[in-house]
Amino acid sequence: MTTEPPPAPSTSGDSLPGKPGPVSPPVDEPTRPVEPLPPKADQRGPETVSATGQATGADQARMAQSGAYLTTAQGVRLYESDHSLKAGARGPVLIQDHHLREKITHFDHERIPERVVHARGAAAHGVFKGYGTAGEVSKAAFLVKDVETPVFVRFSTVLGSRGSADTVRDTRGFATKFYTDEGTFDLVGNNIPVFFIQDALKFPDVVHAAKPHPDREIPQAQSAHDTFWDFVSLHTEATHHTLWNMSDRGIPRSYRMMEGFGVHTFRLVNTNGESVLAKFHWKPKLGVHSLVWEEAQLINGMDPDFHRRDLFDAIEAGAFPQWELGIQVFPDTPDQTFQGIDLLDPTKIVPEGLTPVQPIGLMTLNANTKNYFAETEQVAFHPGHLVPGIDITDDALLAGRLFSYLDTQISRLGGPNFAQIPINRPHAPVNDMLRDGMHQSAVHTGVAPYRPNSLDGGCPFQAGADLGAYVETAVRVPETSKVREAPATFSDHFSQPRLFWLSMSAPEREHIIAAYTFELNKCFEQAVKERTLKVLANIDTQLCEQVASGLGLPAPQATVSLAPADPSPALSQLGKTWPVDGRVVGIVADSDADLDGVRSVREAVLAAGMVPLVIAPVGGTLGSGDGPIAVQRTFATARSVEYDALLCAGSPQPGADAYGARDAKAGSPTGRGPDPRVLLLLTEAYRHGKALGGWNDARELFDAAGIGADEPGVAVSDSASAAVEKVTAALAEHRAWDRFPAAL
Ligand code: HDD
Repeated sequence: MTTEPPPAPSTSGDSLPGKPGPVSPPVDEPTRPVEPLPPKADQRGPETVSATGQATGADQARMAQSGAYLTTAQGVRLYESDHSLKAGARGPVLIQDHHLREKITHFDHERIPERVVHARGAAAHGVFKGYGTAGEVSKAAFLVKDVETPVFVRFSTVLGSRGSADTVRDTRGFATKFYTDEGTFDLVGNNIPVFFIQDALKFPDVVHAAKPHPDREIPQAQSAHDTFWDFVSLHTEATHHTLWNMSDRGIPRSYRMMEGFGVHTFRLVNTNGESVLAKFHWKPKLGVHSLVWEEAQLINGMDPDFHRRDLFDAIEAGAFPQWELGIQVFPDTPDQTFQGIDLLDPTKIVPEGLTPVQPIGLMTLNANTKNYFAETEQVAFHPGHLVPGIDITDDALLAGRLFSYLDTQISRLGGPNFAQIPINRPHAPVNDMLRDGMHQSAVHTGVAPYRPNSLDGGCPFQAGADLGAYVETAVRVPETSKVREAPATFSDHFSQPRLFWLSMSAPEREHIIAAYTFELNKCFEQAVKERTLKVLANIDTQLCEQVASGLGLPAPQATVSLAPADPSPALSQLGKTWPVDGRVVGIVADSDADLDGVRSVREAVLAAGMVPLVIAPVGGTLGSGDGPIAVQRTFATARSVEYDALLCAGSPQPGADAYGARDAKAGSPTGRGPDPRVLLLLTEAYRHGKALGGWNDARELFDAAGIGADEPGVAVSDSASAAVEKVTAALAEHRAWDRFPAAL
């Protein structure tokens, strides 16, 4: 029996509507071909031309679903893609169905190996503009004043798989690809300025220890388990990095609110061939801010994509995150130390009090990715992607990285031609003699991909430094013998962790103590806990004693002298005020609330560059009159972790005892006073040190939640405008720090 194929849709011109205006998504499945939705204005594909007008090879036209008719991979139009070819509607599927085979085979191969570390990430496009202040120390052309260079930045967690939660306690990757006119420069850094190990040979050890246990593959994306603590307590050069992880830096509020660090010391070279040593820093314009631990854990359940969503939404809304790039500069002396700090030791920082971070440019992330796989997943960073003016040092950790990143892309991206993938294509002209290989997409012409040659006219020629070639700095190598050992200057593992600890404010110290106590209480091996306490004793007595008391163990004595250290204020996240752009303010209201006040609060929040979200008993809108107010969250879908601050609308009659009654009417499960879900919102936000406000009889809600109207960071006022003003001021300090440590 044969079945007649249904007629293919007509291709005549009149089946397509004329030029599209804004097309709204149809409610029902469309039956006639229409033009695809136009791309959003802020969504750009890979740059097709560099700043100097050179073609980059990126292909803007290769967009999926850009035409009316579905085709096979070979471009043949399809009439049916919902049913396999069968012998009768209820009969067996025929092996001759080549469309079925093509579709399923391609699907079977949609995944590539995830990154062995930093598998979970989120990325965005942007631009970097040099200030011109680095000219004295580096000849890199992208640092010149007002030169605008496209960038692509990928943020990541280190330990978790690609589908793991965002707000786990972990180091965050901060990798930036600068598509400069002199070739691509990758700054592959982290949000923590030091690393667990001093030599790349130990990298598989630290990663094996930190990844889930090999027998059960648990726990996912966490350091709170025996193998991690076993390793870092035995391998004390990890102490500094581990302490940063246990601090608030391990649970950032947002990728937009993280510092970034190049970690290693680099060598910068100017046009005269003079060199200095330097460390790179990214400083976020929004300040460095973190979650608190309970909040981070709740978010992992409520919204595992919290950081990814935050970055995407901010860019979508036009709140473009910005970072200043800065450098700490040191003389390039033969011993490569600065004031006693070995600059080749990646477990050490140079405190900003010893030498300041000098700003050299500004990065703005202004466009989201269009396709996660094509861009975020396929982007390939490599610390060896350097441009003239930026060179490496003999840091043994960096040396191993120079090997590892190239190697990993070959297995991850399926061959040596990953630089041809659009997101990885340099914006500078490429004229290499690399040929063939898996996934070769270039059609190279010419017959002489070798040099010297005469058949291609001798091309391509080598350039020389005067013509922009990358020339390694001629550093003198000391006369020495081959050894497998660390220098003596690498052996101090405790004085800088102590410096970090002493630079923390009281609430930050409390968070660190809580973090160590939590993680070690998750371990089973007594020996691991006891050994870690010995490490902590060498950082600080109070830290050790308090963690020991949380573990129910005696606190050991230090085995090194606990030297006083000058605290470095740059290490603490407290004590300043910051812009509030992009902060999320929840406005709790119901239909009986002061809706004029809600409207004015929304406007004030928007005017301050923040995001208002109205939370009401049910979805839809509140009120009519001067315009209905859209409800974005209901009492059932709202959870405190989504908001940086909460404002509760009172009733229009100040002093009226209406709030409890209103909430009872609005569906309080108990029918006795404020809805418990609203009380949970407030009490959680309070515990997490968030700014809280309300006006008029919202005071009763705060009473019911047991929150005093004049506690730190709480502003219950007589008017909506006063409440929003005070809450905005409190948000600038990020949290009501006075509520800690007692609140946790
Ligand atoms: Fe690494 C990825 C940062 C040491 C080997 N690393 C990776 C990423 C970041 C860092 C941000 C993710 C890049 C992306 O988004 O695609 N890694 C660091 C920093 C280090 C460091 C700041 C120390 C200062 N890494 C390090 C060592 C080795 C590696 C010592 C190996 C010897 N790293 C890798 C890797 C990855 C990687 C296996 C996984 C995926 C990739 O490279 O592309 O090659």
